[in-house]
Amino acid sequence: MRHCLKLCVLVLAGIAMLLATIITWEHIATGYTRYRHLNNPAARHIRAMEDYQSTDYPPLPQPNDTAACPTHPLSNLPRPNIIVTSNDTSTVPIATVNSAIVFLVEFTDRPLKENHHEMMKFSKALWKLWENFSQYYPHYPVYVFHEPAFKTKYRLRYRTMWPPGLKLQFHEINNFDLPPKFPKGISTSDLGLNPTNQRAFPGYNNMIRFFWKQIFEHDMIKQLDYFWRLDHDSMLQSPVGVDVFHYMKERGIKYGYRAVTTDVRHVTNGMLAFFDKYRRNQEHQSMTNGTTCAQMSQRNCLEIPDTPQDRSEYFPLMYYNNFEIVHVPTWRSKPMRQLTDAVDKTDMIYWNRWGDAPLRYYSVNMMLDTQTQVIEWCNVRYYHHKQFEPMCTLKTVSSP
Ligand SMILES: Nc1nc2c(ncn2[C@@H]2O[C@H](COP(=O)(O)OP(=O)(O)O)[C@@H](O)[C@H]2O)c(=O)[nH]1
Ligand SMILES: [Mg+2]
Repeated sequence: MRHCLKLCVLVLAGIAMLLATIITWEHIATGYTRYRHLNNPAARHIRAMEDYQSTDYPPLPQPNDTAACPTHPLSNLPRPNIIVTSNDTSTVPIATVNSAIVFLVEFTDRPLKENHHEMMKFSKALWKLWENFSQYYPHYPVYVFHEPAFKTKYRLRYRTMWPPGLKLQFHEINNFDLPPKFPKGISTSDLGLNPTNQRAFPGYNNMIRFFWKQIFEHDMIKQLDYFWRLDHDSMLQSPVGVDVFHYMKERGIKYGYRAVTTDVRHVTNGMLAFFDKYRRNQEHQSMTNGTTCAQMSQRNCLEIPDTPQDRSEYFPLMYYNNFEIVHVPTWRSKPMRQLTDAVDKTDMIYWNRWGDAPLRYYSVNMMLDTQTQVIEWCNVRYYHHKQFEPMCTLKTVSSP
């Protein structure tokens, strides 16, 4: 009996020890994971961005009377019609607008089958572009930017599948690479990149940086008035009905987009803090002479939550810029470059996968008067990952 009792005590003690070991081990493992999560290069960069209190900066100028605010970009309300004249819709160029339609294609050093899959979407996008815009305005060239892997033999082969009337030009990009100061040769998990960022690093990040900064330095773009960016998977689904470049130039419009949506938080860490800090610096000027970024963003009723807690719970907005029309001289101007370079210097496009879409939204809303210098091309039926139905129509009036 006594032996039995002893045995029971021993077994119970053994179980208790085993349980204690398992619990301790779990604690150590969780602690280590937590330590790794907080102490890696990406996490340190994010913390540095988020380490910001708006109260340390001068207050913003008084916001607009909300009645004067533009319609909230996420609103489902119908938009006012776009009024065009017969000059705007003329297929014969009235005044030559030095513009181009641009694509970047993902034909890279990977199995041909994967490239081909994307190229088939691109073929469809080009036919949709022809059908709904370029057949009416064929004088605008279409620039296809690509990496060296898209060799002449592939270019020739695919060209035969595309609309013969398109004025296509191929332009190779050779500087599609990590920024100079970004650490090289370290695995994405040791860098601490989030899973979304790891998935297509660094190709996707290079693409973002290309559209955020490098495109404006490209020889073929530098001398343009406007470019219209579309993605290889951007499908125009209804006639655009107007020479968008002519329309925008005539009215002094600097940026055109099709839709606004929201981005996810884990690839925008610290972005709102960055922009709030940027606009509170009184030296930062918008594109309107004598108007600071702070004043312009208030005029546009730009929302940036005040506290770190509120910012962390907010979904940043983005121009869905797989369709965007950009006024090149505006983006090459000093105030805009200052902002572009400030973002670029953070390397957050790589550390957190900040996207050019939300970056475009916050920069445009601090630099341009969205009610007079920005247009929503709400008349176009458009498909990119999801369907965007028209929210307005084009109304033609006779030319003055
Ligand atoms: N050359 C090149 N182009 C890329 C790369 N990643 C994306 N792109 C292009 O950049 C544009 C945006 O990429 P996409 O995959 O459509 O991203 P999404 O619209 O965010 O889903 C598309 O036109 C792609 O073809 C890349 O690694 N290399
Ligand atoms: Mg796309």
